[in-house]
Amino acid sequence: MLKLHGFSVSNYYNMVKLALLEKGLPFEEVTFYGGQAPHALEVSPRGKVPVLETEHGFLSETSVILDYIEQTQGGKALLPSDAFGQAKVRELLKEIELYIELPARTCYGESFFGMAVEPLIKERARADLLAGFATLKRNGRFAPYVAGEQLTLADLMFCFSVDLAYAVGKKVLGIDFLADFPQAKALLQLMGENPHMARIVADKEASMPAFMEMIRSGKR
Ligand SMILES: N[C@@H](CCC(=O)N[C@@H](CS)C(=O)NCC(=O)O)C(=O)O
Repeated sequence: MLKLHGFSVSNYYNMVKLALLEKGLPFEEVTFYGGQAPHALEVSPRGKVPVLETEHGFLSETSVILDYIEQTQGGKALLPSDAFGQAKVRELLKEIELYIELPARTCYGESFFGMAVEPLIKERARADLLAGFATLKRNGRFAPYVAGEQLTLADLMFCFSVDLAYAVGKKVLGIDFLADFPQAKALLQLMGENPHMARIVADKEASMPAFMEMIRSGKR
């Protein structure tokens, strides 16, 4: 059986978890916080979460894991059947990851964990996020899903990145990134109503105290 290593507070972990749930695949969850300790680096070469344990070994990097699951497992397809359509989904996923999730991440400390972020980093995040949201607005189809009528891998990256970037905008940068982006707001709401989301949110809330304690103590 596939094993998903990580923790329920992680947005990347939850992207893979939602894919597995959407596909109706059996999987086991293994708590793993990543980090630079030798035992963690044996599982995840960069110490990152999530990791998928397969019958062949461990796999890191969320977009790679999502593609692997898509190619090897049954259940509901989260990619269109044609090559161009698949490439468009991956293009949108990468744009959200690189130009929205990663710049927003530089401010997660201040937004969610009470740690001050340097003004220069915030300035950079503001510029990058404005460009990132403009890119998504230009390229996303929102019909109603990011790439069109079908729920795809791009929506997994979308719903677990845009919600956090929106919070960073509001809490840290004083910007409402969705003020003139009603299509994205509507999709966030739709994804929030996904039947599997209740479990993901409940698991996140349940694992938050242990995660905060882990951060506080500096332990992994
Ligand atoms: N590029 C990675 C990023 C994953 C990532 O940043 N995960 C965070 C948790 S949301 C993590 O592992 N943080 C622990 C660390 O960086 O030590 C992926 O796509 O999976």
